[in-house]
Parts: sequence; C-alpha cells; structure tokens
Amino acid sequence: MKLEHVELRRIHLPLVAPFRASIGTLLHRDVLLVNVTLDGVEGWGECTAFGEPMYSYEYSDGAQDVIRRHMLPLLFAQEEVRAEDLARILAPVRGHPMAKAAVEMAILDAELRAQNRSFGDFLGASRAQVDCGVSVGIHEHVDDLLRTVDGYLGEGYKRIKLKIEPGHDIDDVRAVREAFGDILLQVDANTAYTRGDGQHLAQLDELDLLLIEQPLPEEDVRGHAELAQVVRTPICLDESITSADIAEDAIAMGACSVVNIKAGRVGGYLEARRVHDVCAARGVPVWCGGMLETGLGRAANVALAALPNFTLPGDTSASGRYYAQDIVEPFVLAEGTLAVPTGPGLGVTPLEDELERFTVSVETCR
Ligand code: OSB
Ligand code: MG
Repeated sequence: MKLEHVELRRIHLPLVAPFRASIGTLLHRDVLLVNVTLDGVEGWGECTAFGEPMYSYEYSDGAQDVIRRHMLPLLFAQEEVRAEDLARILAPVRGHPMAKAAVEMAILDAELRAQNRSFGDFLGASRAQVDCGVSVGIHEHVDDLLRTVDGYLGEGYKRIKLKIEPGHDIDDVRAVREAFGDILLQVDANTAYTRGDGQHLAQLDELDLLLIEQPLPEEDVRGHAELAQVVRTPICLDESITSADIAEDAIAMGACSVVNIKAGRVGGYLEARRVHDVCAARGVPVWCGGMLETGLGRAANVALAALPNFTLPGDTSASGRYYAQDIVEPFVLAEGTLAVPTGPGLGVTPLEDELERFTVSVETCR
C-alpha cells in the first residue's frame, strides 16, 4: 500500500496514581501517537517512549523528531510500504526502536484493516483471552503497599509484580508474601542493583518468587549470567533484550531463564514475535511487559500475549489500573483476564471526544 498521510499526535494522560520505580516516578503519560493513511485506510500506532529520557534514552520529542525528519521521507519515497519491509526501509536510521515500533504498529494496523484481519490472527494468537498480572510501584510505607496489593487481588489480578530497589526490597516482598500467602509473586528491579548484590538478592530465594526481573544494568548480560549462579530465583530480562539475536545470546549465556517481551523495546511487533519464537525453541517461557500504554498499545499487547509461549501472566492490566478515562473503549478485567480484540487491525479505534480532550498537539506530515 502507498503511504499517503501521517499525523503525529501528542496526548497528555494523567495516571490514576503516581507510579514509582527505581528509575523515578511517573504522574502522567506523555504519549506520541502515529496516525497513518495508506490507500485511504487509516492505522494507529503508539510510541512506548516516555516524555523524558528517564527510563530509556528514547523520549517522545526525540521519537517525533526522528520519525518526521528521518523515517517519513524514506517511507513517502516508496511506491509500496508493507510492515514486513519496514526494518529494511528504515535500516539507514540507527537505533530508535520505540519510534520504529510506533510506525510499524500504525502501518500494520492499516494493512490488517484493509485485509479485514486482526492483530491476534496475524501474530498467531492461540487463545481468546490472556491472563493478567499487575505491576505495583514502590511504596514508601509497607502498610500502603499491602493495601494496594489487596485491592488488585480483589479485582482479580492473577499475579502481582512488585517494583524493588535497594532499601525497598526483601522486607517489603516478605510482607506481601506473608500477608497474601500462595499468590503468584515476582519482582522487577529496573537495573537498580550491581554485580556485588548477589548475596543480598539471594535473600529473595526463600520467598518463592516466579522470577526477578532485570536486577542489573541493561548492558550487563554477563553479570546476569554470574548472578544466576548465586541466586536460585529465576532471572528474567527486560531492558537487556533488544532483539531476537540478543535474546538468543542471553539464553545461551545462562543470563536468563524467562524473558519479558515489549514490542517497543525490540523495534516492533514483528521482532517481538521473533523473540517469542527464539525463546519457545529453547524452552524459555515469556510474558508480555507493559509501558503504561493507552488502549491502543494495550490492544496490540493483548494480541501478542495470546501467542502460545506467553505462559506467564503479563503486565497487561485493565485500562482502569492506569487511566480514569482511556482513549479507546476501556479494557475491563473479566476473571483476571482481558479479551483479545477480534476486529480488523487492532480491533479498537480512538474515541474522538476523549482523544481531542487529551490532545496537546497534532503535527501533519504530508
Ligand atoms: O520495567 O516493566 C517495566 C513501567 C514503566 C517502565 C518500565 C516498566 C514498567 C512497568 C509497568 O512495570 C507495566 C505496565 O504497563 O503495567
Ligand atoms: Mg521491567
């Protein structure tokens, strides 16, 4: 299909509660949305970068700039643009996986709508609904943490993930384990520890966690392999896994026995599926991560999470866990699951009024 028109839209969405992790605290999401038209068919993409480069080097202004000035000219120059050709067309632009993923998502949405085919069907979904977990931010006081976890369990979430950092780890996790007994429980450090913290983190072993996610810096794959020799809790990588090849290497090195898959981090849903396939071939379970997406990104994530090797509940929570008002019909939890959309493309489209209400700017590109 021929790319005819692109709009880069920025929205500002307040979170229902501050979300604190070792990397900082988020109060709202500053989201870049990509709206494309190919052969008269529209598609939507969502960029997972945040407004500031506090978590990743990518951030919304940077993503918008590199898409407008460096990616769109390459795409408008093509007679025919297909999602599966994007990696090759955009190869002259180094890096920027979250920006590329947003463009790919939009083009794939349009392509699939034109074919009357859903994301789930295209990606290879093997279930109609996915098990959902919830990611719980760091709480200053443990009684507040217990109250928050109790609320999510009451809503039906099937797995709790606690954000940890030095000073908010062993005792907090133990308090949750003791208060709620035999729940599925895991932790995420977002790179907050160092190679010397092995003995400290081994104190988590007696708490029967599903996994510990990304304890060390993203570049330190070898450090994770060494840590895996000291800590019995399975190590899961998030930030380190930037491609299917890196996933293959990390697994071969013994750096992880579980993988968190986020399409934005690996440059798109096509590469995310390749990460899934590499892990499946090596017997490594995966689960779907999240970046506090709006319902647009959530629709694609839920479709991805329905692939066969996504055997652990994902950070695919309901719209209400993040936003008082989503920009599409909200995703609502049903017995701890979300339904995989079945309509063409993403299966969801923005609600005009809500989209306008949260829009900060719209940039039209041809
Ligand atoms: O590491 O998974 C992470 C949010 C922002 C940045 C990084 C992470 C997260 C989460 C939230 O854990 C997951 C979600 O979208 O619910
Ligand atoms: Mg993580």
